[in-house]
Amino acid sequence: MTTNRTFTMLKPDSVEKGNIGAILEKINAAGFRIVALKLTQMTDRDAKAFYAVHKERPFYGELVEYMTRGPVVAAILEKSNAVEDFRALIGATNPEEAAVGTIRKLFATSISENAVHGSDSDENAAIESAFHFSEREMY
Ligand code: 3AN
Repeated sequence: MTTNRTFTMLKPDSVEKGNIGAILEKINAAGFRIVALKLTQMTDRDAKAFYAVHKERPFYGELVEYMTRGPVVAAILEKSNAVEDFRALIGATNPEEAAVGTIRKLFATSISENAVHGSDSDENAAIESAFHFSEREMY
């Protein structure tokens, strides 16, 4: 089943580099409507829970440190085929492998600091959205 919503975070490196506006512009230009939006900083506990699926991976500690070192922009985005289309817009996890014109190709520096998050399934989009936003923050 395809829902119309996905969840994204502009990660700490994007915020630090002043790329919030440029990335949101790309997201809007690709036809996504912003349903919810906030600047927020994840605690160590938040990031560990958010990335629990990667707990056994060698980069887990580094990932948690990176995602908590500064604020992120969390957002819920709406569009037909949102999850898949947003994954296409951001490009491959490793920016070196990301297609030309994708957000990661344009704004990411490495596989560990890759500028943006995009949900990988409808189920995770719903879980991740609820992690950051209450119903009354969704418009
Ligand atoms: P994606 O963000 O493309 O869905 P995942 O879910 O495999 O990729 O990885 C989640 C996050 O973990 C990535 N966005 C990246 O920050 C980090 N990461 C993934 N693979 C590596 C790796 N090999 N080395 C370091 N960090 C990684």
